[in-house]
Amino acid sequence: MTAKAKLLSDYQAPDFTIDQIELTIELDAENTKVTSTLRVQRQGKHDRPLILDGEQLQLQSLHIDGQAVPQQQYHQTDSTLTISDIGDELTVDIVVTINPAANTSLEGLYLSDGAFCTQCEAEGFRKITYYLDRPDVLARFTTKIIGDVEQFPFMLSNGNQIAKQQLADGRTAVTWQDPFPKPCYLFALVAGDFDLLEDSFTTMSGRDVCLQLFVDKGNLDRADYAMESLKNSMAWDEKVYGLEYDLDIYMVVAVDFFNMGAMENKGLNVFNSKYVLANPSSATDQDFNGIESVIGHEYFHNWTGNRVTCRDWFQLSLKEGLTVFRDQCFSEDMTGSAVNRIDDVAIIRSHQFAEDAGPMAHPIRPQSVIEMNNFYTVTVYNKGAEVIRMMHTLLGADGFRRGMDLYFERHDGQAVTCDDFVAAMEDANSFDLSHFKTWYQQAGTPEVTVTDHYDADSQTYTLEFSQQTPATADQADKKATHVPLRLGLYDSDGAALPLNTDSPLTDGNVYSLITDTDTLVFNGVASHPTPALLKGFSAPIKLSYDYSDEQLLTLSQHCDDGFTRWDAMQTLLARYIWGIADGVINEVPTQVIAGLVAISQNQHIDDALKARLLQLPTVNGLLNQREQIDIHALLDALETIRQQVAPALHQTCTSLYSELQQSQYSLDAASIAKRSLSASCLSWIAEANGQQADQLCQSLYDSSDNMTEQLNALTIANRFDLPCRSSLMDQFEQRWQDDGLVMDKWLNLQGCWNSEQCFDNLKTVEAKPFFKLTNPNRARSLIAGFAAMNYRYFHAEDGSGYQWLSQKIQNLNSINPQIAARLINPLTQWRKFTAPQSIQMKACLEQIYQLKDLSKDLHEIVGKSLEY
Ligand code: B3K
Ligand code: ZN
Repeated sequence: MTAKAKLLSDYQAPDFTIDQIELTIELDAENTKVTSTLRVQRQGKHDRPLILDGEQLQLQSLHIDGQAVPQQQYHQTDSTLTISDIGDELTVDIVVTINPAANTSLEGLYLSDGAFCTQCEAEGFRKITYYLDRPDVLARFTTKIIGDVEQFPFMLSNGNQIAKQQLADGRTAVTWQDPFPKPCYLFALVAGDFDLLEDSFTTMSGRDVCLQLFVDKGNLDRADYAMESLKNSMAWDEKVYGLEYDLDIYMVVAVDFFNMGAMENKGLNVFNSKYVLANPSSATDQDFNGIESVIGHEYFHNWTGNRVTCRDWFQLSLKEGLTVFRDQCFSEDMTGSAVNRIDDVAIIRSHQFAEDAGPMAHPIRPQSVIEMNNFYTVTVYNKGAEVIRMMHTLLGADGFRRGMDLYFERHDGQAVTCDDFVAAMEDANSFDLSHFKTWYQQAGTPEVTVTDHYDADSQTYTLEFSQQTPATADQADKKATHVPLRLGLYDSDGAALPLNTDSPLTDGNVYSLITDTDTLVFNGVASHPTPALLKGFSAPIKLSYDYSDEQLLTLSQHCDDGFTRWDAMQTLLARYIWGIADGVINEVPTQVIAGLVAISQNQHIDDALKARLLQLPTVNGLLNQREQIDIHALLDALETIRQQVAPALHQTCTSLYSELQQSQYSLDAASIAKRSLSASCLSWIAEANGQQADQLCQSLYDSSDNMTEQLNALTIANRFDLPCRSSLMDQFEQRWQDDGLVMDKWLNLQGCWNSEQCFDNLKTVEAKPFFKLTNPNRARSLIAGFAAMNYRYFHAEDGSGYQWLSQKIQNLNSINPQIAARLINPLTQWRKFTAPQSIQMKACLEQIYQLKDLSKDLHEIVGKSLEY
């Protein structure tokens, strides 16, 4: 397998463009006929041939301006169709046939439980017909779908339905027209039988938009929340950005077979059913949150992604970083809670920092790509969102809005670059972001070290900053970048002090660290203060400052910033986890335990934040704090610290737990927070007293009417292997075995079951009728449950955990390369671990690399992780 990398620096504008396409798609499971008429124009003066992209297509006929193209005038490879000796303006008619039933990659046109659907981003349209499959070719689409209306009562595509006719042969033809020119990655087609939830939204200019949500038959009782979220998103984008929806109809279809979360196809979003279907008895609070944010995300793409799109795929963060930032702000506004930020930061620290330190490290705008699908990453998405958030921090909300307005004014209807976005922000604010743009070019996590000095005589307090970004797999040399640090100073009681300094701070006490080292002096400081240096996680960096335990305890109890409170507690706990893992200490100091108890008893901390403050650092987060890790020593240390802390928290957690029980289920923020804190308490109780936890889990499971609490009971029973575990798992299976989406939760628990029987158990579970490797949700739930959450057994001493994963990856390689490439991630981190783990993991990668038909996706990832 040899696949060539594409480079950002090689970008060239297209030789030809297509401004209009008429598609006719005659549905047939194994033999769908796709007829396309393309209006093609040469761009500029050259005599190069027209090279169309196409994969897995059977070419049936080819005409130019109505004339059959002779064989010597065109040439096919397995990925292109080249036509030479053509004029400057031409109409190309192409007929191909494709086999959707055989398409298990879920890219292009495929079948999801009998319904036809498409996924074209990034380069899936080329599996439907020959085309210029690149985002800077924008065309108006007219799509005629022909099929049996009994079997497919709904035949949908982008834009507005303009015709429906019965054909002489009994089939029905439905025609759609999208008035907005778009790149082909935003094309969609869905045909199937669904239940339909309809609603409407009146835009700020008074237009009525018809909203349609299509779900599998029998699922209407799970569609309301998604519809509410959609209406909230539409209202939010009008209020915050003045952006209105532009078509008369907005459709969302939920399907069971889908590689990612959802897809923002113009006017016809296709969603993984996980991000649509929910009611209290089948879905958790976290599921509801996920739906709100993904519905918002896809809706917000209508402007940031669709109206203004990417010039090329290296610019993916232009639409994804920005749209994640928008959906994060939307969720923050909807819930009004500080913990959203904590949860977003936890993703960066546990996953994005790992990517920066691993073989696939890349800047938010990658410079070299083999398989584009491998770059829908936590770096491009979530770090991309952090980069946008930093601009928002530096420019302020109003300045950022001015920049957005200018961006749309300049680029509506265009395919542009990240530079265009930054230029709009700069020009609208007369603000120089040239140095800031390092964030787009440089991979890696900057490390900022801060030392301080207090001078009592002059009452001055000095902070000395230095920054450095370690080399990454893709780049050795790093430059200083522009790091916005939101600062605060606190006295020994945790009260905020005024910041008096001659250096410029932007609104909200934001200091810009731009050079390798810098100094900041505060005047009129009465005593040595405690600094908060990264409030709100104002930059995606690692910050180190030598806090005393007392300072961290003060910050965690009193700081006016929720993130800083959580961060202080995490830093303190991590300090002792590593101490124990390294064998430097045996015990957590009593003052640290007392600090946790004080938090649990503090009535001024809201429940949601308290739940986070009482959580230990995650294994993934800890893995990113060190270079080489003895995983079993780390896991043992975590267990030790839990056992040492639990007895002290037991009593408060027991009484808190009973106070937190709610007689009635409700989905408001306060009730969600109560359930979340009650789960934290239950887990401390389980650590301290298994018998008590066993009773509590059993009775919570039996008495509760909602999935959040039932799953909390099950999760704790599973994690501590309580006596009630097996009967609760059986009851759950009995109740939900016909519901794949709900069974995903059960599969995930089976995957992360921390038990010596886990390998035998995996075999039993894989044989269950509801487990299908071809369904990404099922595969992910079990496989990632094991490989990314069951640390003890994934890293089993004899290497059997790695071999199990390796086997699944080999099976998935031919079924669904995208999913295989995602699930292999834990193995690619092999360099993190000490021997023998690292050696065993590497051996599995080598074995996979030898596979005869290794996909391009795995080839890139495994290759890089072996080389690096
Ligand atoms: N844009 C899509 C992702 C497409 C994934 C292609 N492998 C979903 C989103 O980010 O909204
Ligand atoms: Zn997106």
